[in-house]
Parts: sequence; C-alpha cells; structure tokens
Amino acid sequence: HPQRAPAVGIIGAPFSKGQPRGGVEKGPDLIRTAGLLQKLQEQGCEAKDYGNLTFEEFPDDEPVGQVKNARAVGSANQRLSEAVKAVKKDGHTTVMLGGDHSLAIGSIHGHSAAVGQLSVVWVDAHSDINTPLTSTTGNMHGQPVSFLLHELQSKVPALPNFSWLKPCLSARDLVYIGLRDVDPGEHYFLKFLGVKVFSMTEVDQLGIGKVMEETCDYLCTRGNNPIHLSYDVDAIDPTVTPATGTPVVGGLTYRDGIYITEQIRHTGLLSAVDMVEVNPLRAQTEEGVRSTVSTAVDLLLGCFGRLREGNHPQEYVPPEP
Ligand code: HAR
Ligand code: MN
Ligand code: MN
Repeated sequence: HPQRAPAVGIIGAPFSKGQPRGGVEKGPDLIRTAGLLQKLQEQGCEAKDYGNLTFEEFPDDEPVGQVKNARAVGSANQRLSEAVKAVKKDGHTTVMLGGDHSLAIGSIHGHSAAVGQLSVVWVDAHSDINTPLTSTTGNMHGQPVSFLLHELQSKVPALPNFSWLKPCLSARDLVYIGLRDVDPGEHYFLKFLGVKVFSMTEVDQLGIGKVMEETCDYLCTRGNNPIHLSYDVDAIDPTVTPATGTPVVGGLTYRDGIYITEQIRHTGLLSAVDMVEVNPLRAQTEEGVRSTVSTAVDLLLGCFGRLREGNHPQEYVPPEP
C-alpha cells in the first residue's frame, strides 16, 4: 500500500557517557555529513533537522554502586525525552541520532509521553536489559531496557537524576532482533518475562523474511501500536559496520538489516527511530568508518520508504518525445 511521505524530525544526541569509549558523540554529525537530510528529501520525505542537543556536564559523577556516570546519563535522557516528545507533538516521525544506546531511555520515554502505548523493535547484538545490579560493566548503554519496562521496576534501584523517569513499556510490547551477546542476568530476564526474541539463531533458522513476518504478526496481535525502532548499528556484522564500540562477530548482513527497515516501514506504524553506537574512532580503517556511516544512512532511508526495487513519485509522468 502506497503511503504518504512522513515528515521526519531529526534530533542529534552527541552523548557518550553510557559507555567508556570516546568518539560515539561524533555519530550525529557524521551521519548528517553523509547526506541523510538531502537523501531523505530526494526520496520525497519532508525532513527537518532540529540540530544537536547539548548536555549538562557532571565533573563529580561518582559511580553509584556499579553504575558509571548515572547523573550525566539521567540528565541527558531527561533532555532527550523532552525533545522527542516536542518533535512528536509537532507531527514528526522522530529520528534520534546517537550517541550511545543509553539514549534509548529518553527517546522511548519521550515518544511514549507523546503518543501513549508503544511497540518497541530493538535491533542489536546485545539485549541491553541489565539492571544496575546485574551489569558487570556498570555501563548504562547495556541497561536502558530495564529502566523502561514496567515488569522490572522492583529490580531497578533509584539513581540520581532519574526521578523524572517512569516506566512506559510492557515486556509483551518488545521484540528483539539480532541478539548474539547476552549476559546471564539478561538471559534470565528475557526468559522470565517471555520477551519475543529473534536471536541470530532464529535468523539462521527462519531467515530474515520469516523473522519479519512473525515480528509484524506479533505486533499486529499486540494492537497495532505506534512502533519505536531502536537500531544499534552493532546488530549488523562488523565486517560491514566495524566503527562501533562493542562489535560482535556473526551479525546481520547488510541485506538483513535493510530488509528489517523495509518491513517495519511497510507496517505504516513507524513513529520513531533511534540510530546509535556509530563510533568513528573504533574502526581500523577509514573505509571501515565510511562503510559504517553509509550503512546507518541506508538503514534510515529504508525506514522512510526507499525500496531496493526502485521508487517513483506518485505524481511522476514519463517524458513524451
Ligand atoms: N552486556 C554488556 C554490558 O551490559 C555489553 C553491552 C554493550 N552494549 C551495547 N549496546 N553496545 O547494545 O555492559
Ligand atoms: Mn545497544
Ligand atoms: Mn549493541
């Protein structure tokens, strides 16, 4: 079914404190420099760039138990939540350019604050569902899902600068695709909560075609809620997207990755997208950076209607001799 081009609202979130490696804050500007806005407009999308958010600094952000940079992460996500909420209220499909994946806390919270009950499709090598107590690294980019889920609230301790955050997602409204590096505590939560997971094993078993058919059927039975697609670029195989902080071998192919976006787009329910964990300082070569950034751009173009079969505007008239 042909769809009207949605108005896209781009929010840059140059934030890296959810993990220890510098460089991921360069993601938003790199993705812009690769031509995201122009390419979206060329494919008929109305697109508006809301620029980069700025974040408060916390020089004395001492660990709270295991958790690193809690104050910075809490504050950044509060700002991001407000920004996403405002851009959604402005009628846009939001695109949040990270930054690390701890930003999904604010992005999903703000999205839900604007539109209500969501479905979340989390495409990642990692499940990012550690609590501050199960995390062995203390990095908050491995924890965002636990802060968002109603079902895990009793397991998440209070942290400084997190009092604004209320859980807004139910475990049955969450689907994972691409998992291949899941910690023991995370695996326990996924099983205990009965979360829908298409790990790389299911991708191998079923193929990406069936995985997406089942994903879309599942979201349909959940009531066709607006979809939040949270895309960690490390879901794709590191031969294609090496410029990322925690690459894991055995990932999605470029084609799998693009097919996910085409099918999510096809539901007509896509309401917000995150594109996170692009880190140019982590690739061995310039070509590795280029490949990672151009893949991130292509995934976003797939989210907004670019088809590999080709496209033409609805009003297109072929030239007559
Ligand atoms: N599970 C590990 C942790 O909690 C690694 C998480 C890595 N996360 C990301 N985001 N790159 O998916 O620290
Ligand atoms: Mn992630
Ligand atoms: Mn990841």
